[in-house]
Amino acid sequence: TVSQKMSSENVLAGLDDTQVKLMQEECILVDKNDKNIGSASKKECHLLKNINNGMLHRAFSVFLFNTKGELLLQQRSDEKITFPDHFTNTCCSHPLNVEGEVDEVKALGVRKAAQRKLKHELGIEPQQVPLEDFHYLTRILYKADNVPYDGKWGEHEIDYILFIQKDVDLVPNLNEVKSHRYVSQSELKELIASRAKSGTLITPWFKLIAETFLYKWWDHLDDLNSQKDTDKLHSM
Ligand code: DMA
Ligand code: MN
Repeated sequence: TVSQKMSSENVLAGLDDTQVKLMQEECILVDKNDKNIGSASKKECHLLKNINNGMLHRAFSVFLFNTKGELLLQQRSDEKITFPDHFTNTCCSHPLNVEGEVDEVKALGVRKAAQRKLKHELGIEPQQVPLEDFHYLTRILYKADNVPYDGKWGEHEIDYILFIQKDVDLVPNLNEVKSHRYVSQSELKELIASRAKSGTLITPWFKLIAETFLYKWWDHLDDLNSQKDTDKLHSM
């Protein structure tokens, strides 16, 4: 109907053109067992009204460490439609419903999407992050809204956790990333602990992972195979 069309157009009104176009990307819809059940636009997947009706999609979170063992953080740009200005792990996004990225064997599709987005967001050349160098550790199912911030958008994902340790060259895409920094474990703990006082925003998924598995995995950068739990799906 006309009124439905108008309200669905309104959610993107006035937002950044580049980010609005990216909302047309076709994400992979999954059930609670991560079975591919179809696709929907990035916009539809992230609207709270759909999330509250159970819509769930596939995603990934990359944690990239340098050879000193520091984790690369990014601060999302002000142009991002979901969670702008928030600090988060190196790179997050979604495998798309396209040939190559739907491939589930050894999480190959997710690793291809990670390589694509490390280039898009941070300008890291694919040769610096070969597909075989990503360690797929486990999957986390979580739901988050951003009601205090905007009341419209959220996440409801099965998030594939990918670790990689490489020294890389960065050319950040300012439409995606406002700032970046490498942190040690103690620096990250301090950043998170002082967030209320400093006014630093942290994405809900990064906070959740930092409160649960992150430091244990980080302690095993030389031995990530021992941390792999790839058949498991953690519901958080
Ligand atoms: C979505 O990340 C994925 C997770 C794990 C939260 P995002 O909002 O950064 O996606 P994109 O970069 O595609 O906008
Ligand atoms: Mn998402």
